[in-house]
Amino acid sequence: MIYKRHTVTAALPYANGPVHIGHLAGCYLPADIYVRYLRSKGEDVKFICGSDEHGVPITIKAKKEGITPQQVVDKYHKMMGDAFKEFGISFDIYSRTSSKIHHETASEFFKTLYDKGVFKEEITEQYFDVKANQFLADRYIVGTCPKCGNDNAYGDQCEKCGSTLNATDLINPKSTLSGEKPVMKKTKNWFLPLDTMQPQIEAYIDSHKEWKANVFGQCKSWLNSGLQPRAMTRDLDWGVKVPVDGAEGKVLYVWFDAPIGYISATKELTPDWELYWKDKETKLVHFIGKDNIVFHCIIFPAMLMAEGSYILPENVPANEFLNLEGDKISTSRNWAVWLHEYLLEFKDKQDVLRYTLCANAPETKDNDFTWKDFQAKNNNELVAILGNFVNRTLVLTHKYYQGIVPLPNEYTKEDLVLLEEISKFPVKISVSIEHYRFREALGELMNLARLGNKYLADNEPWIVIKTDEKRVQTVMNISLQISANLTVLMEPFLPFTSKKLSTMLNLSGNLKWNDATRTNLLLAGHQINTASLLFDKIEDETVFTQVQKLEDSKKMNELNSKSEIPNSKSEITYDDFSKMDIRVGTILEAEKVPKADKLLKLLIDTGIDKRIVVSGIAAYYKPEDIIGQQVSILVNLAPRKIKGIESQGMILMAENNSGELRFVAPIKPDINNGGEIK
Ligand code: B3M
Ligand code: ZN
Repeated sequence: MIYKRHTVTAALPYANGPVHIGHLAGCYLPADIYVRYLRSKGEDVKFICGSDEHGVPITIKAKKEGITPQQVVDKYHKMMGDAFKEFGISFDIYSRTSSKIHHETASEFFKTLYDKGVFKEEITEQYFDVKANQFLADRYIVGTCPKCGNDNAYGDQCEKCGSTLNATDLINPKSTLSGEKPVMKKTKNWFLPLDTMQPQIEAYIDSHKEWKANVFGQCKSWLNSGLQPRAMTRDLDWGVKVPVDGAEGKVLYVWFDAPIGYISATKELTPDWELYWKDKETKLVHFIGKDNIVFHCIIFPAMLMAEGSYILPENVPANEFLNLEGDKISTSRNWAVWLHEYLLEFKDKQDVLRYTLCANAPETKDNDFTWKDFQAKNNNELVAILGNFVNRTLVLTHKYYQGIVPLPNEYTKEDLVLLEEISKFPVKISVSIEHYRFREALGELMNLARLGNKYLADNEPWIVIKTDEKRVQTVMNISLQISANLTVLMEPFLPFTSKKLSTMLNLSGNLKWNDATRTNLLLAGHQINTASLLFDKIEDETVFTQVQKLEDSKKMNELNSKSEIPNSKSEITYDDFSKMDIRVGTILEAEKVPKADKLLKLLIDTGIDKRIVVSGIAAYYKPEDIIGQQVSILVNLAPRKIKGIESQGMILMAENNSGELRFVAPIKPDINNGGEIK
């Protein structure tokens, strides 16, 4: 089918943290390559994105930082928008779901479905946290995934196996607010009857067997296990208010409002927005990461079907995940390469990251980003192949012809074969891009640069110049044409480099994709500008610093996870406390307990008496270092035999940041032995 126009969306990232390479590789980069390509083809396209500012991840972040949800989204919306811009992600609009236009659009959409009687209104029992006085939906609740056994599955989704869940599916649910076991409480919500819609949805999915295998496969597996009605409202206060009577204190489910964000952003962008959402000749494509598949392939299409006047997604090319140095990228563990930090250290090297992430894109399976590979891709591919070819061509053109494109003379048979081959690249790369195979497309682009390199190596103009100047003119002309074609074809992938090269070649900015089927973009006599290197080598030291930085965050994490603060124990009375007799005492003697690595035998002056205490601190203190040390000791603990020694009491200890035990002792030595701790 030939489409008149394209609506391309990239998943709206939650505004609860900065953007990292996983985001970029997952959907923003492939979407941007796709859109830049379409624009270069002269297609009518709108590229839509914005911040997802509702949902539990935002409120949790706000709580953690002690600020309001609005302050959270304001901060990260700006940060994310800036990062995308700096990496050349060329959205036509980067909007946000806290905007008025979005609240109105989402609200109206819900109202339409409500008025059509689409929703099932149901009172169900939902989890409630008594301590926090709040219903627990989505990420407010964790528990064991009933499908794969992951202990940290959320109330809406298990990130390990990718299943979409309802909070009530979780085994051993726990509130993420208080850590408590939730109780059940009745509440009314509005459900999208995915169960009764299953035949329609199934027909839609089955009409898209061309989707990527990972996407189609996931959809089929949900359909096979039977779709369930899903609540489209939540008992929360942050979000789009539910616009019907009797829904006070409820907001739209974030996965109901967020995809409508694509529509409201388009509305904000153009008064013609309906053409981009309702005209059958528009191709709608959603770029997302794999954890968003069900929402874009089943739930959002079901909403659109139920509304009735919208087109459905034509494709949803979801990527798998990108790992970092063999480990899952994680915001909370700071195991990530943040875009804003990358730029501080690799100024003007946005394209190197774009290149590496595309060459290594997790298109069909999870993939790994390593700094070593980043360096290799830069040094062995960008510098050695693309940069080297272009640089040799431009430098020789300046050297032999003062930067003026020479006239080609007679073409050899090999030249003609090469020219023919060059002219086929736009189509080859198009086919890959249109099938969402961006790695393959980039590979083809590099093959063109390889051809150029080989051509120079085979023809050795720097040697031939001494004997056959005419031949060199032809060789240089062809090399310049290849450089010009590369400029056009690299634009979707490496927009900054394309711009730089375009300036160096003094090319008109209006060249389009199909122009690169020609091999005469630079006419003889055309003056090119001064040449500079497109890429430079990245030294070992530079990547070593990056690896080091990651190692440091790993160490920090280990410390932090050890010093995780346990939840407080249940309440006791003063009487409970006063049963404990805790005194200040002094260690008089200390020695290792034979055949027990962990234990020290201590003689303590408690003020009341001198007694033996066996304590598990041998890993943390040497006997000779603690003689004379004041400690706190629980003296009325029933005596216990440890390794044959009767221990009469317990020394109070606390863990430091590294998980080592330390004495809890008076700060100043002005408390006598026997002093009571109360
Ligand atoms: N905010 C989820 C995510 O970042 C989400 C996407 C919404 S797209 C409509 O994983
Ligand atoms: Zn699971």
